[in-house]
Amino acid sequence: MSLIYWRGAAMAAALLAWGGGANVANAATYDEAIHGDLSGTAAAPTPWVLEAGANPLLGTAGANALAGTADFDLVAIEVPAGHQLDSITLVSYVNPDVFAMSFIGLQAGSPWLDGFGFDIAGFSLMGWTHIQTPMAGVDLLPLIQSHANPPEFTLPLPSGVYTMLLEDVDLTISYSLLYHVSAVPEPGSVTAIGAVSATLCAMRRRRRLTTSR
Ligand SMILES: [Ca+2]
Repeated sequence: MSLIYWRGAAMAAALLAWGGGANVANAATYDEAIHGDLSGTAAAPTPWVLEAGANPLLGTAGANALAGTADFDLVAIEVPAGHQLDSITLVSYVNPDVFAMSFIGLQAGSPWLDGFGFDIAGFSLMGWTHIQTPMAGVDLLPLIQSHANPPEFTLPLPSGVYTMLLEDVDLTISYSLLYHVSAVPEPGSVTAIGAVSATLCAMRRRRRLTTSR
């Protein structure tokens, strides 16, 4: 599959994964083909401010010492104040070796405090996961959480800056991720929804009682 074809297909899949309709508009998009290669410098991950909605990230990464290639992708995502990161969907992942897997690490804040490649100590990470070919459509946040350093973080992720490393130590991979951001529900609106729901339940109960007599 050519890279151009893959990008078009990945973007279409990202849109379908989010909503599927013609009215779907992306929130913030970061596409390495348009916005440039993500930073591979620990001191300066590429900043990316997310917006409410589905934010697509498309890129390629991969390092191979024998081939002399080194493309580590570091993105410092910012979840705006009053918002939360609900999920990170792996829309597509292409590895020339379909049985191989790549690494994703997540850390609070920026700059990146850990290493690259085989030199990842892991102590600074919130958590990590591997990604592989059959995982398209999977939410990565619970997987990252399942490899969390204590204290285990809770989901959804609150507003703030998080740095993510995407890497492969053998081959060049292509990936497409979708970051789902929503406004944090107002406590008042939750209470109001709860009150309406309780009223509806009570009405249904009364109706059942009336009809059963
Ligand atoms: Ca890259």
